[in-house]
Amino acid sequence: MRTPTTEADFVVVSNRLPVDRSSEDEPWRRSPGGLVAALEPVLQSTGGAWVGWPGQPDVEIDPFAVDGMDLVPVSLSTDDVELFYEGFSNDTIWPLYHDVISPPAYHREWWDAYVRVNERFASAAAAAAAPAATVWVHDYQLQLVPRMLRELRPDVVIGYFHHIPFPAYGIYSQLPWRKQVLEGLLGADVIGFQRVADAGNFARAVRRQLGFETKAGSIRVPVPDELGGGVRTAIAKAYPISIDTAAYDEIARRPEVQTRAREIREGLGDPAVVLFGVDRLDYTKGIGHRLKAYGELLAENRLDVADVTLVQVASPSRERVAAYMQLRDEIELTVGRINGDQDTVGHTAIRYLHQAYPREEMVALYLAADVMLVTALRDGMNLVAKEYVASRIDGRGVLVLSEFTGAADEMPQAIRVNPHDIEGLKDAIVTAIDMPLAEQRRRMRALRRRVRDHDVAHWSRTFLDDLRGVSR
Ligand code: GDG
Repeated sequence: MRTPTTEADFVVVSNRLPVDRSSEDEPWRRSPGGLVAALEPVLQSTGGAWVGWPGQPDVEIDPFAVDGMDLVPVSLSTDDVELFYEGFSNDTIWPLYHDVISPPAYHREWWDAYVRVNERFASAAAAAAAPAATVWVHDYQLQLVPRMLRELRPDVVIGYFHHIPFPAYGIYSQLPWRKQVLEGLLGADVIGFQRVADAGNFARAVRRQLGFETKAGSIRVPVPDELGGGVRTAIAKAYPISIDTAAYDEIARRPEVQTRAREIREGLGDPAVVLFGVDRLDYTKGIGHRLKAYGELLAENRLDVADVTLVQVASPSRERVAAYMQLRDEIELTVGRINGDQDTVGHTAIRYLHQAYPREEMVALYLAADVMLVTALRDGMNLVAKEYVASRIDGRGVLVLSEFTGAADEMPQAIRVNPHDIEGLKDAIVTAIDMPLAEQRRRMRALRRRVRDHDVAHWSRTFLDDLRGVSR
Protein backbone atom coordinates (compact mmCIF):
# COMPACT_ATOMS: atom_id res chain seq x y z
CA MET A 1 0.00 0.00 0.00
CA ARG A 2 1.19 3.47 -0.92
CA THR A 3 0.64 6.51 1.28
CA PRO A 4 0.02 9.84 -0.43
CA THR A 5 3.10 11.96 0.08
CA THR A 6 2.39 15.11 -1.89
CA GLU A 7 -0.54 17.48 -2.19
CA ALA A 8 -2.84 16.71 -5.10
CA ASP A 9 -3.64 18.85 -8.15
CA PHE A 10 -7.08 17.23 -8.40
CA VAL A 11 -9.18 16.40 -5.35
CA VAL A 12 -12.59 14.71 -5.25
CA VAL A 13 -14.68 15.18 -2.10
CA SER A 14 -17.74 13.02 -1.41
CA ASN A 15 -19.52 11.77 1.67
CA ARG A 16 -18.29 8.19 1.14
CA LEU A 17 -14.90 7.10 -0.05
CA PRO A 18 -15.24 4.78 -3.07
CA VAL A 19 -14.03 1.76 -1.07
CA ASP A 20 -15.42 -0.74 1.40
CA ARG A 21 -14.20 -3.47 3.69
CA SER A 22 -16.16 -6.04 5.61
CA SER A 23 -14.06 -5.79 8.78
CA GLU A 24 -10.96 -4.05 10.04
CA ASP A 25 -8.84 -7.12 9.23
CA GLU A 26 -10.02 -7.29 5.62
CA PRO A 27 -8.39 -5.39 2.74
CA TRP A 28 -10.17 -2.38 1.22
CA ARG A 29 -12.03 -3.07 -2.01
CA ARG A 30 -13.22 -0.53 -4.53
CA SER A 31 -16.97 -0.18 -4.40
CA PRO A 32 -18.49 -0.56 -7.85
CA GLY A 33 -20.17 2.49 -9.34
CA GLY A 34 -20.14 4.91 -12.22
CA LEU A 35 -18.60 7.78 -10.29
CA VAL A 36 -15.45 5.79 -9.47
CA ALA A 37 -15.27 4.45 -13.02
CA ALA A 38 -15.44 8.00 -14.40
CA LEU A 39 -13.07 9.63 -11.98
CA GLU A 40 -10.46 6.92 -11.52
CA PRO A 41 -8.65 7.64 -14.82
CA VAL A 42 -8.62 11.37 -14.03
CA LEU A 43 -7.34 10.69 -10.52
CA GLN A 44 -4.65 8.36 -11.77
CA SER A 45 -3.44 10.65 -14.55
CA THR A 46 -3.32 13.73 -12.32
CA GLY A 47 -2.06 11.98 -9.19
CA GLY A 48 -5.28 13.09 -7.55
CA ALA A 49 -6.79 12.32 -4.15
CA TRP A 50 -10.28 11.43 -2.90
CA VAL A 51 -11.51 12.79 0.43
CA GLY A 52 -14.44 11.03 2.17
CA TRP A 53 -15.79 8.95 5.02
CA PRO A 54 -14.63 5.32 4.94
CA GLY A 55 -17.99 4.05 6.21
CA GLN A 56 -17.16 2.98 9.78
CA PRO A 57 -17.90 5.33 12.67
CA ASP A 58 -15.46 6.20 15.46
CA VAL A 59 -12.25 5.17 13.71
CA GLU A 60 -9.33 7.36 12.69
CA ILE A 61 -7.64 6.03 9.56
CA ASP A 62 -4.50 7.44 7.94
CA PRO A 63 -4.49 8.23 4.23
CA PHE A 64 -3.96 5.13 2.09
CA ALA A 65 -4.07 4.06 -1.57
CA VAL A 66 -6.22 1.51 -3.41
CA ASP A 67 -5.70 0.71 -7.11
CA GLY A 68 -3.53 3.78 -7.52
CA MET A 69 -6.12 6.13 -5.99
CA ASP A 70 -4.95 8.15 -2.98
CA LEU A 71 -7.68 8.15 -0.35
CA VAL A 72 -7.98 10.63 2.50
CA PRO A 73 -10.38 9.43 5.21
CA VAL A 74 -12.55 11.89 7.17
CA SER A 75 -13.73 10.36 10.43
CA LEU A 76 -17.31 10.51 11.67
CA SER A 77 -18.44 9.63 15.18
CA THR A 78 -21.56 7.61 15.89
CA ASP A 79 -23.26 10.91 16.80
CA ASP A 80 -22.18 12.47 13.49
CA VAL A 81 -23.66 9.54 11.59
CA GLU A 82 -26.93 9.94 13.45
CA LEU A 83 -27.24 13.74 13.29
CA PHE A 84 -25.37 14.76 10.11
CA TYR A 85 -25.94 11.70 7.90
CA GLU A 86 -29.16 9.97 8.92
CA GLY A 87 -30.62 13.20 10.32
CA PHE A 88 -29.93 16.35 8.33
CA SER A 89 -28.78 14.70 5.07
CA ASN A 90 -31.31 11.89 4.82
CA ASP A 91 -34.26 13.13 6.88
CA THR A 92 -34.17 16.88 6.12
CA ILE A 93 -32.49 17.56 2.77
CA TRP A 94 -33.39 14.28 0.98
CA PRO A 95 -37.19 14.51 1.51
CA LEU A 96 -37.25 18.31 1.03
CA TYR A 97 -35.35 18.13 -2.27
CA HIS A 98 -37.58 15.28 -3.49
CA ASP A 99 -40.66 17.50 -3.32
CA VAL A 100 -41.58 16.56 0.27
CA ILE A 101 -42.86 13.09 -0.72
CA SER A 102 -42.10 12.31 2.92
CA PRO A 103 -42.22 15.20 5.42
CA PRO A 104 -38.76 16.67 6.14
CA ALA A 105 -37.80 17.05 9.81
CA TYR A 106 -36.11 20.29 10.85
CA HIS A 107 -33.93 20.02 13.94
CA ARG A 108 -31.40 22.64 14.97
CA GLU A 109 -29.02 20.08 16.42
CA TRP A 110 -29.02 18.22 13.08
CA TRP A 111 -28.13 21.49 11.35
CA ASP A 112 -25.33 22.17 13.86
CA ALA A 113 -23.90 18.70 13.13
CA TYR A 114 -24.19 19.35 9.37
CA VAL A 115 -22.15 22.57 9.72
CA ARG A 116 -19.58 20.86 11.94
CA VAL A 117 -19.09 17.86 9.63
CA ASN A 118 -19.00 20.03 6.48
CA GLU A 119 -16.21 22.05 8.17
CA ARG A 120 -14.29 18.83 8.73
CA PHE A 121 -14.59 17.84 5.06
CA ALA A 122 -13.59 21.35 3.94
CA SER A 123 -10.48 21.30 6.15
CA ALA A 124 -9.48 17.85 4.87
CA ALA A 125 -9.91 19.02 1.26
CA ALA A 126 -7.95 22.21 1.97
CA ALA A 127 -5.10 20.15 3.41
CA ALA A 128 -5.08 17.70 0.48
CA ALA A 129 -5.09 20.30 -2.32
CA ALA A 130 -1.89 21.57 -3.95
CA PRO A 131 -1.61 25.30 -4.78
CA ALA A 132 -4.18 26.25 -7.47
CA ALA A 133 -5.59 22.69 -7.47
CA THR A 134 -9.02 21.73 -8.80
CA VAL A 135 -11.43 20.38 -6.18
CA TRP A 136 -14.66 18.61 -7.15
CA VAL A 137 -17.22 18.33 -4.32
CA HIS A 138 -20.15 15.90 -4.62
CA ASP A 139 -23.71 15.99 -3.43
CA TYR A 140 -26.23 17.13 -0.90
CA GLN A 141 -24.39 15.98 2.22
CA LEU A 142 -21.67 18.58 1.50
CA GLN A 143 -23.47 21.70 0.29
CA LEU A 144 -21.55 24.00 2.66
CA VAL A 145 -18.13 22.72 1.67
CA PRO A 146 -17.62 24.93 -1.44
CA ARG A 147 -17.85 28.18 0.51
CA MET A 148 -15.90 26.88 3.51
CA LEU A 149 -13.16 25.65 1.21
CA ARG A 150 -13.02 28.95 -0.69
CA GLU A 151 -12.50 30.80 2.59
CA LEU A 152 -9.70 28.44 3.59
CA ARG A 153 -8.14 28.23 0.13
CA PRO A 154 -9.02 31.10 -2.22
CA ASP A 155 -6.42 29.81 -4.71
CA VAL A 156 -8.24 26.57 -5.64
CA VAL A 157 -10.85 26.12 -8.38
CA ILE A 158 -14.00 24.54 -6.95
CA GLY A 159 -16.67 22.46 -8.70
CA TYR A 160 -19.79 21.02 -7.07
CA PHE A 161 -22.15 18.42 -8.53
CA HIS A 162 -25.63 17.89 -7.10
CA HIS A 163 -26.82 14.31 -7.73
CA ILE A 164 -30.41 14.79 -6.54
CA PRO A 165 -33.10 17.26 -7.66
CA PHE A 166 -33.04 20.91 -6.63
CA PRO A 167 -36.65 21.72 -5.73
CA ALA A 168 -38.88 24.57 -6.86
CA TYR A 169 -38.59 27.74 -4.79
CA GLY A 170 -41.93 27.27 -3.00
CA ILE A 171 -40.61 24.05 -1.52
CA TYR A 172 -36.98 25.06 -1.04
CA SER A 173 -38.02 28.12 0.92
CA GLN A 174 -39.27 25.89 3.77
CA LEU A 175 -35.68 25.23 4.78
CA PRO A 176 -34.87 27.26 7.91
CA TRP A 177 -31.24 27.51 6.73
CA ARG A 178 -32.07 28.28 3.10
CA LYS A 179 -29.71 31.28 2.83
CA GLN A 180 -26.72 29.49 4.35
CA VAL A 181 -27.11 26.52 1.99
CA LEU A 182 -27.27 28.77 -1.10
CA GLU A 183 -24.23 30.70 0.10
CA GLY A 184 -22.45 27.40 0.72
CA LEU A 185 -23.09 26.18 -2.83
CA LEU A 186 -22.16 29.53 -4.36
CA GLY A 187 -18.64 29.06 -3.04
CA ALA A 188 -18.15 26.85 -6.13
CA ASP A 189 -17.08 28.18 -9.53
CA VAL A 190 -19.22 25.61 -11.37
CA ILE A 191 -22.39 24.19 -9.77
CA GLY A 192 -23.68 21.22 -11.74
CA PHE A 193 -27.22 19.79 -11.70
CA GLN A 194 -28.88 16.81 -13.38
CA ARG A 195 -31.62 18.68 -15.24
CA VAL A 196 -32.02 22.12 -16.75
CA ALA A 197 -35.02 22.55 -14.43
CA ASP A 198 -32.85 21.94 -11.33
CA ALA A 199 -30.37 24.62 -12.41
CA GLY A 200 -33.32 26.97 -13.03
CA ASN A 201 -34.78 26.28 -9.58
CA PHE A 202 -31.41 27.00 -7.99
CA ALA A 203 -30.98 30.30 -9.88
CA ARG A 204 -34.46 31.40 -8.84
CA ALA A 205 -33.77 30.59 -5.18
CA VAL A 206 -30.54 32.62 -5.40
CA ARG A 207 -32.39 35.60 -6.90
CA ARG A 208 -35.21 35.45 -4.36
CA GLN A 209 -33.15 34.79 -1.26
CA LEU A 210 -29.88 36.58 -1.95
CA GLY A 211 -30.89 39.10 -4.62
CA PHE A 212 -27.92 38.21 -6.87
CA GLU A 213 -28.19 38.75 -10.59
CA THR A 214 -28.51 35.54 -12.65
CA LYS A 215 -28.45 35.24 -16.42
CA ALA A 216 -28.42 32.16 -18.67
CA GLY A 217 -26.59 29.92 -16.26
CA SER A 218 -24.24 32.52 -14.78
CA ILE A 219 -24.64 34.07 -11.37
CA ARG A 220 -22.88 37.25 -10.27
CA VAL A 221 -21.60 36.66 -6.77
CA PRO A 222 -20.24 39.57 -4.70
CA VAL A 223 -16.82 38.79 -3.21
CA PRO A 224 -16.28 39.91 0.41
CA ASP A 225 -13.61 42.58 0.90
CA GLU A 226 -11.36 40.25 2.90
CA LEU A 227 -11.24 37.99 -0.19
CA GLY A 228 -10.44 40.83 -2.58
CA GLY A 229 -13.88 42.43 -3.12
CA GLY A 230 -15.64 42.93 -6.47
CA VAL A 231 -17.88 40.39 -8.18
CA ARG A 232 -17.14 36.94 -9.57
CA THR A 233 -19.18 34.70 -11.87
CA ALA A 234 -20.40 31.24 -10.87
CA ILE A 235 -21.81 28.86 -13.48
CA ALA A 236 -25.01 26.91 -12.59
CA LYS A 237 -25.84 24.48 -15.34
CA ALA A 238 -27.14 20.96 -16.17
CA TYR A 239 -24.66 18.12 -16.65
CA PRO A 240 -26.78 14.94 -16.80
CA ILE A 241 -24.84 12.08 -15.22
CA SER A 242 -24.56 8.69 -16.89
CA ILE A 243 -23.11 5.20 -16.54
CA ASP A 244 -20.06 3.27 -17.70
CA THR A 245 -21.99 2.10 -20.76
CA ALA A 246 -19.20 -0.04 -22.24
CA ALA A 247 -18.89 -2.00 -18.97
CA TYR A 248 -22.59 -2.97 -19.06
CA ASP A 249 -22.40 -3.86 -22.72
CA GLU A 250 -19.36 -6.05 -22.04
CA ILE A 251 -20.97 -7.89 -19.11
CA ALA A 252 -24.16 -8.48 -21.12
CA ARG A 253 -22.12 -10.15 -23.90
CA ARG A 254 -20.58 -12.73 -21.56
CA PRO A 255 -21.97 -16.19 -22.31
CA GLU A 256 -22.33 -17.02 -18.61
CA VAL A 257 -24.43 -13.90 -18.03
CA GLN A 258 -26.71 -14.82 -20.93
CA THR A 259 -27.03 -18.35 -19.58
CA ARG A 260 -27.89 -16.89 -16.19
CA ALA A 261 -30.60 -14.70 -17.79
CA ARG A 262 -32.19 -17.84 -19.24
CA GLU A 263 -31.95 -19.60 -15.88
CA ILE A 264 -33.70 -16.69 -14.19
CA ARG A 265 -36.65 -16.99 -16.58
CA GLU A 266 -36.76 -20.75 -16.09
CA GLY A 267 -36.67 -20.27 -12.33
CA LEU A 268 -39.77 -18.08 -12.63
CA GLY A 269 -41.59 -20.89 -14.47
CA ASP A 270 -40.88 -19.46 -17.94
CA PRO A 271 -43.63 -16.85 -17.97
CA ALA A 272 -44.40 -15.21 -21.32
CA VAL A 273 -43.58 -11.80 -19.85
CA VAL A 274 -41.13 -10.75 -17.15
CA LEU A 275 -41.57 -7.27 -15.71
CA PHE A 276 -38.66 -5.93 -13.67
CA GLY A 277 -38.08 -3.19 -11.11
CA VAL A 278 -34.87 -2.53 -9.18
CA ASP A 279 -34.46 0.29 -6.73
CA ARG A 280 -32.96 1.14 -3.41
CA LEU A 281 -35.90 0.71 -1.07
CA ASP A 282 -36.66 4.44 -1.02
CA TYR A 283 -39.95 6.35 -0.95
CA THR A 284 -38.85 8.45 -3.93
CA LYS A 285 -38.80 5.43 -6.25
CA GLY A 286 -42.58 4.94 -6.54
CA ILE A 287 -42.44 1.21 -5.76
CA GLY A 288 -45.89 1.34 -4.11
CA HIS A 289 -47.46 3.04 -7.16
CA ARG A 290 -45.95 0.38 -9.42
CA LEU A 291 -47.30 -2.44 -7.24
CA LYS A 292 -50.73 -0.84 -7.10
CA ALA A 293 -50.97 -0.56 -10.89
CA TYR A 294 -49.75 -4.12 -11.39
CA GLY A 295 -52.04 -5.53 -8.68
CA GLU A 296 -55.06 -3.85 -10.28
CA LEU A 297 -54.17 -5.18 -13.73
CA LEU A 298 -54.18 -8.71 -12.28
CA ALA A 299 -57.35 -8.16 -10.25
CA GLU A 300 -59.16 -6.84 -13.35
CA ASN A 301 -57.92 -9.79 -15.44
CA ARG A 302 -56.12 -7.48 -17.85
CA LEU A 303 -53.05 -9.55 -16.95
CA ASP A 304 -52.91 -13.20 -15.94
CA VAL A 305 -50.47 -14.52 -13.36
CA ALA A 306 -49.93 -17.58 -15.55
CA ASP A 307 -48.34 -15.32 -18.19
CA VAL A 308 -46.70 -12.49 -16.27
CA THR A 309 -44.33 -12.16 -13.31
CA LEU A 310 -42.97 -8.99 -11.76
CA VAL A 311 -39.48 -9.29 -10.28
CA GLN A 312 -38.91 -6.48 -7.78
CA VAL A 313 -35.45 -6.08 -6.30
CA ALA A 314 -35.59 -3.59 -3.43
CA SER A 315 -32.06 -3.22 -2.13
CA PRO A 316 -31.79 -2.39 1.58
CA SER A 317 -31.21 1.31 2.23
CA ARG A 318 -31.03 3.74 5.21
CA GLU A 319 -32.54 1.12 7.45
CA ARG A 320 -32.14 3.17 10.62
CA VAL A 321 -34.26 6.11 9.36
CA ALA A 322 -37.90 5.78 10.52
CA ALA A 323 -39.49 6.70 7.15
CA TYR A 324 -37.56 3.85 5.52
CA MET A 325 -38.66 1.30 8.14
CA GLN A 326 -42.25 2.34 7.58
CA LEU A 327 -41.87 2.15 3.80
CA ARG A 328 -40.49 -1.37 4.03
CA ASP A 329 -43.50 -2.47 6.09
CA GLU A 330 -45.92 -0.90 3.60
CA ILE A 331 -44.26 -2.43 0.54
CA GLU A 332 -44.00 -5.87 2.09
CA LEU A 333 -47.64 -5.76 3.18
CA THR A 334 -48.68 -4.84 -0.37
CA VAL A 335 -46.53 -7.56 -1.95
CA GLY A 336 -47.94 -10.13 0.49
CA ARG A 337 -51.52 -9.08 -0.27
CA ILE A 338 -51.09 -9.17 -4.06
CA ASN A 339 -49.32 -12.53 -3.98
CA GLY A 340 -51.88 -13.91 -1.53
CA ASP A 341 -54.76 -12.85 -3.78
CA GLN A 342 -53.22 -13.69 -7.14
CA ASP A 343 -50.67 -16.51 -6.85
CA THR A 344 -51.44 -20.04 -7.95
CA VAL A 345 -49.51 -23.05 -6.72
CA GLY A 346 -47.42 -22.91 -9.90
CA HIS A 347 -47.15 -19.15 -10.51
CA THR A 348 -46.24 -16.10 -8.49
CA ALA A 349 -47.35 -12.55 -9.24
CA ILE A 350 -44.38 -10.81 -7.62
CA ARG A 351 -40.96 -12.21 -6.85
CA TYR A 352 -39.86 -9.72 -4.20
CA LEU A 353 -36.18 -9.60 -3.22
CA HIS A 354 -35.01 -7.37 -0.36
CA GLN A 355 -31.37 -7.99 -1.19
CA ALA A 356 -28.43 -6.51 -3.03
CA TYR A 357 -26.85 -8.40 -5.92
CA PRO A 358 -23.51 -8.36 -7.73
CA ARG A 359 -23.43 -6.35 -10.91
CA GLU A 360 -23.31 -9.47 -13.15
CA GLU A 361 -26.57 -10.71 -11.62
CA MET A 362 -28.15 -7.30 -12.18
CA VAL A 363 -27.20 -7.44 -15.85
CA ALA A 364 -28.62 -10.98 -16.13
CA LEU A 365 -31.86 -9.65 -14.63
CA TYR A 366 -31.90 -6.75 -17.11
CA LEU A 367 -31.44 -9.28 -19.93
CA ALA A 368 -34.22 -11.47 -18.56
CA ALA A 369 -36.72 -8.59 -18.38
CA ASP A 370 -39.13 -7.85 -21.22
CA VAL A 371 -40.29 -4.65 -19.58
CA MET A 372 -38.34 -2.43 -17.17
CA LEU A 373 -40.45 -0.35 -14.77
CA VAL A 374 -38.95 2.93 -13.53
CA THR A 375 -41.77 4.77 -11.77
CA ALA A 376 -39.92 7.21 -9.48
CA LEU A 377 -41.98 10.05 -8.02
CA ARG A 378 -38.88 12.23 -8.13
CA ASP A 379 -35.33 11.20 -9.08
CA GLY A 380 -32.26 13.29 -9.90
CA MET A 381 -31.33 11.08 -12.85
CA ASN A 382 -32.09 7.34 -12.33
CA LEU A 383 -29.20 5.23 -13.52
CA VAL A 384 -31.23 2.01 -13.60
CA ALA A 385 -33.02 3.24 -16.74
CA LYS A 386 -29.67 3.74 -18.47
CA GLU A 387 -28.23 0.44 -17.23
CA TYR A 388 -31.21 -1.47 -18.63
CA VAL A 389 -30.73 0.07 -22.05
CA ALA A 390 -26.95 -0.45 -22.01
CA SER A 391 -27.47 -4.15 -21.17
CA ARG A 392 -29.95 -4.82 -24.02
CA ILE A 393 -27.39 -5.97 -26.55
CA ASP A 394 -30.22 -7.90 -28.26
CA GLY A 395 -31.99 -4.61 -29.06
CA ARG A 396 -35.22 -5.81 -27.46
CA GLY A 397 -37.10 -4.81 -24.30
CA VAL A 398 -39.27 -1.86 -23.34
CA LEU A 399 -38.50 0.86 -20.82
CA VAL A 400 -41.41 2.41 -18.91
CA LEU A 401 -40.02 5.64 -17.47
CA SER A 402 -41.42 8.22 -15.08
CA GLU A 403 -41.41 11.78 -16.34
CA PHE A 404 -40.17 12.83 -12.89
CA THR A 405 -36.70 11.36 -13.44
CA GLY A 406 -33.80 13.26 -14.94
CA ALA A 407 -33.40 10.38 -17.39
CA ALA A 408 -36.77 11.24 -18.97
CA ASP A 409 -35.23 14.38 -20.51
CA GLU A 410 -32.75 12.24 -22.44
CA MET A 411 -34.84 9.16 -23.24
CA PRO A 412 -37.90 10.20 -25.26
CA GLN A 413 -38.19 6.72 -26.83
CA ALA A 414 -39.19 5.22 -23.47
CA ILE A 415 -42.88 4.91 -22.61
CA ARG A 416 -43.31 7.98 -20.46
CA VAL A 417 -45.55 7.79 -17.40
CA ASN A 418 -46.88 9.92 -14.58
CA PRO A 419 -46.74 7.36 -11.75
CA HIS A 420 -49.42 9.23 -9.78
CA ASP A 421 -51.86 8.47 -12.59
CA ILE A 422 -52.54 4.80 -11.80
CA GLU A 423 -54.85 4.29 -14.80
CA GLY A 424 -52.22 5.82 -17.10
CA LEU A 425 -49.54 3.62 -15.55
CA LYS A 426 -51.67 0.51 -16.05
CA ASP A 427 -52.24 1.39 -19.71
CA ALA A 428 -48.51 2.02 -20.17
CA ILE A 429 -47.63 -1.40 -18.72
CA VAL A 430 -50.08 -3.09 -21.09
CA THR A 431 -48.76 -1.06 -24.04
CA ALA A 432 -45.21 -2.10 -23.14
CA ILE A 433 -46.17 -5.79 -22.91
CA ASP A 434 -47.98 -5.63 -26.25
CA MET A 435 -45.33 -3.65 -28.12
CA PRO A 436 -44.40 -5.32 -31.43
CA LEU A 437 -40.80 -6.45 -31.74
CA ALA A 438 -39.99 -4.08 -34.60
CA GLU A 439 -41.16 -1.12 -32.52
CA GLN A 440 -39.13 -2.33 -29.52
CA ARG A 441 -36.02 -2.50 -31.68
CA ARG A 442 -36.58 0.92 -33.21
CA ARG A 443 -36.90 2.56 -29.82
CA MET A 444 -34.10 0.57 -28.21
CA ARG A 445 -31.70 1.48 -31.03
CA ALA A 446 -32.16 5.19 -30.36
CA LEU A 447 -31.94 4.73 -26.58
CA ARG A 448 -28.76 2.69 -26.88
CA ARG A 449 -27.17 5.30 -29.11
CA ARG A 450 -27.91 7.96 -26.53
CA VAL A 451 -26.31 6.09 -23.60
CA ARG A 452 -23.36 5.06 -25.74
CA ASP A 453 -22.57 8.63 -26.79
CA HIS A 454 -23.37 10.15 -23.40
CA ASP A 455 -21.63 7.89 -20.91
CA VAL A 456 -20.18 8.81 -17.55
CA ALA A 457 -16.79 9.66 -19.04
CA HIS A 458 -18.54 12.18 -21.32
CA TRP A 459 -20.27 13.62 -18.24
CA SER A 460 -17.09 14.11 -16.20
CA ARG A 461 -15.20 15.49 -19.22
CA THR A 462 -17.88 18.08 -19.89
CA PHE A 463 -17.96 19.19 -16.26
CA LEU A 464 -14.20 19.31 -15.87
CA ASP A 465 -13.78 21.21 -19.16
CA ASP A 466 -16.05 23.93 -17.84
CA LEU A 467 -14.13 23.93 -14.57
CA ARG A 468 -10.83 24.29 -16.42
CA GLY A 469 -12.27 27.28 -18.25
CA VAL A 470 -12.59 29.11 -14.93
CA SER A 471 -9.82 31.64 -14.56
CA ARG A 472 -8.39 32.83 -11.29
C1 GDG B 1 -28.61 9.02 -6.67
C2 GDG B 1 -29.80 9.83 -7.19
C3 GDG B 1 -28.87 9.66 -9.50
C4 GDG B 1 -29.37 -0.90 -6.84
N1 GDG B 1 -29.58 -2.11 -6.28
C5 GDG B 1 -28.49 -2.85 -6.56
C6 GDG B 1 -27.60 -2.06 -7.30
N2 GDG B 1 -28.17 -0.88 -7.45
C7 GDG B 1 -27.53 0.20 -8.22
C8 GDG B 1 -28.18 0.44 -9.55
C9 GDG B 1 -27.72 1.86 -9.84
C10 GDG B 1 -27.63 2.48 -8.44
O1 GDG B 1 -27.59 1.41 -7.51
C11 GDG B 1 -28.84 3.33 -8.15
O2 GDG B 1 -28.73 4.50 -8.87
P1 GDG B 1 -29.99 5.39 -9.16
O3 GDG B 1 -29.58 6.48 -10.08
O4 GDG B 1 -31.06 4.54 -9.73
O5 GDG B 1 -30.50 5.96 -7.76
P2 GDG B 1 -29.85 6.51 -6.36
O6 GDG B 1 -29.18 5.45 -5.59
O7 GDG B 1 -31.00 7.16 -5.67
O8 GDG B 1 -28.75 7.60 -6.79
C12 GDG B 1 -30.11 9.44 -8.62
C13 GDG B 1 -27.65 9.01 -8.88
O9 GDG B 1 -27.48 9.39 -7.52
C14 GDG B 1 -26.38 9.36 -9.66
O10 GDG B 1 -26.19 10.75 -9.75
O11 GDG B 1 -29.12 9.08 -10.77
O12 GDG B 1 -31.18 10.21 -9.11
O13 GDG B 1 -30.95 9.63 -6.36
O14 GDG B 1 -26.45 1.89 -10.40
O15 GDG B 1 -27.75 -0.51 -10.46
N3 GDG B 1 -26.41 -2.51 -7.77
C15 GDG B 1 -26.06 -3.78 -7.48
N4 GDG B 1 -26.87 -4.59 -6.73
C16 GDG B 1 -28.08 -4.18 -6.27
O16 GDG B 1 -28.80 -4.95 -5.62
N5 GDG B 1 -24.88 -4.23 -7.93
